[in-house]
Order: sequence, then structure tokens, then C-alpha cells
Amino acid sequence: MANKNQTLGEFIIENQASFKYTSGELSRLINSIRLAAKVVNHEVNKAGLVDIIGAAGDTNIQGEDQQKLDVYANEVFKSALVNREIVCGIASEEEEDFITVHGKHHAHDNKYIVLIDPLDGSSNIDVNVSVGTIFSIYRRVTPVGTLVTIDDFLQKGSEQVAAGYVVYGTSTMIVYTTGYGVNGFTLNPAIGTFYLSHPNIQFPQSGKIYSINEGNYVHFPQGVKDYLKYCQEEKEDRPYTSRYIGSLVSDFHRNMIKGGIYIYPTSTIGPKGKLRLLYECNP
Ligand code: P6P
Repeated sequence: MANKNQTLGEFIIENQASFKYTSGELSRLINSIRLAAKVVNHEVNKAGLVDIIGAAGDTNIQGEDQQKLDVYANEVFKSALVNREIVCGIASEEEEDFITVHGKHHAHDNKYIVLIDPLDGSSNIDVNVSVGTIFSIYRRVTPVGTLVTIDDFLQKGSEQVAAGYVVYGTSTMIVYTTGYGVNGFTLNPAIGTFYLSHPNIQFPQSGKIYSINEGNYVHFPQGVKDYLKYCQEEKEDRPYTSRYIGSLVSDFHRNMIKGGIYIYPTSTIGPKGKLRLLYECNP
């Protein structure tokens, strides 16, 4: 029986041995993400009170307007990862290219790389809708001690050693997996500690929520259009419920807890004239 009074730090230590690459590095990596999440949470929660919301004037590699909090969150996560000399490389949605971590003490000897979207859904910041951080951790494939290359970042999803997100919502949570189940930790802001609030999260066996931007319907492949009509017909346990807040982390988190699917179909022309990749999370 999971101990809901267990802190994230205690959970990491308790489960470190079960991780197949038992090493303090991954634990220290998750701890650095925990620290950065608390720092970003502090700013996100007071965004409306200080001059930190609104566009930063640049665009990121996806061509999206960079919001000031995007830039801030990127710097916070980068420094938390670099300063602790845990990773040998970082790829961030807010950076043009991947970052080779040099560090003071042979960071190239580190085994892990991190891919991150420091603040996804940031267009929602100005309208007080929840946003999130998304991270993925791999072991490098190039020789330890050398500089990372693009090959370290272009690995299959099945090669991830850990992945997760931070959702800055009605409460702030870190949800992650190292391949042995998914666990959610909720921040107690009064003491700055994350507690195991959602042990062993699993999608319900069935779900009735579908999340998609139906404004792009005309661009959807026919199969997606057919699926939407299936969700909307009055038959059996349908119609299902449409929920979409335009913030992937929150839409995904809700659907994982309640049961549902998040779909971002491939389309010929996405809203920003870009070929959008398929994000499909199956219940
Ligand atoms: P659209 C936010 O920019 C994001 O990356 C996801 O968080 C969100 O689900 C999606 O894009 C929203 O995209 O095209 O529906 O505005």
C-alpha cells in the first residue's frame, strides 16, 4: 500500500534500487527537475501580479511566440540541469539547437540527456489556464566522455529511461515514470514539498472524453473525422464528452485520470502553416 505521506525525495530513494541503471545520477536528475518545478511554479502562480506574462518578442524553433515565462522556465530548467552536472546534453523546445553540457567536472562523463518543453501551453498564461513542463530522459548512445551528438537525441520513444510532466494547475504536480508504473506527486506550497498523492496511476479501462481542436476539422484525415462522428452519435454509451483546453499537459492529465483520448492529428496545414505531428494518447 503506497504511503501518501511519502515525499518525492523519499520515493526516489526507496525506488532507486528498482531502476535498471541503478545510479544516483537518475535520482539526482529527477531531484533537479523537482527543484526547477518549484521555482517555475512560484513564478507561474504570480504571473498576473508581475510584469512576466506576455510575449518575450521572439519565436521558438516551432515558430511559436515566446512568452516571457517560456524563456524564464527554459533558463530555470537549463541551469538546474547544468549546475548539477548530471546530464551531458539538453534539447529544449525554446532552443535552436541541442545544448552540449561542458560543466566544470567532465560533464561529458554523465550518461543522460534530457529533452524538454519547459512551459507547454504558454499561450494560456495570459488567460490563467494551467500550463505544464514536459520532459523525457534517455541514456546517451555515443561514447561516454565525448561530446553529445544529434544521435543521442534522436532515439526511439521505447528507449526512454524516464519521462513525465509538471502540471501547474489548481495544484502543482510532478507525474513521471522510470518504466515501472506512473506516480503523481502534489506540491504542498506551504513547505515546498511534493507528496505521493497519486500512486500507480493507470488509465481507466474505458473512457468517455475526447480532446481535439475541432476547429481544424476540415484538415483532419478522414479516419479522424469518422472517429469524431462515432464519438458524437447517440448510440450505446455515446455521445462522449469533448474537453479541450489547448494545454497538452492538462488535457492529457485529465484524460489519464478520468479516461479519455487526446488527439492532435496530422494535417496538411496546421494552424501555423506547419505540418503538425500526431500526438495520440490511447486510453
Ligand atoms: P492548437 C500548446 O501550444 C500546445 O503545444 C499543446 O499544449 C496544446 O494541446 C496544443 O499546442 C494546442 O494547439 O493548434 O489546438 O492551438
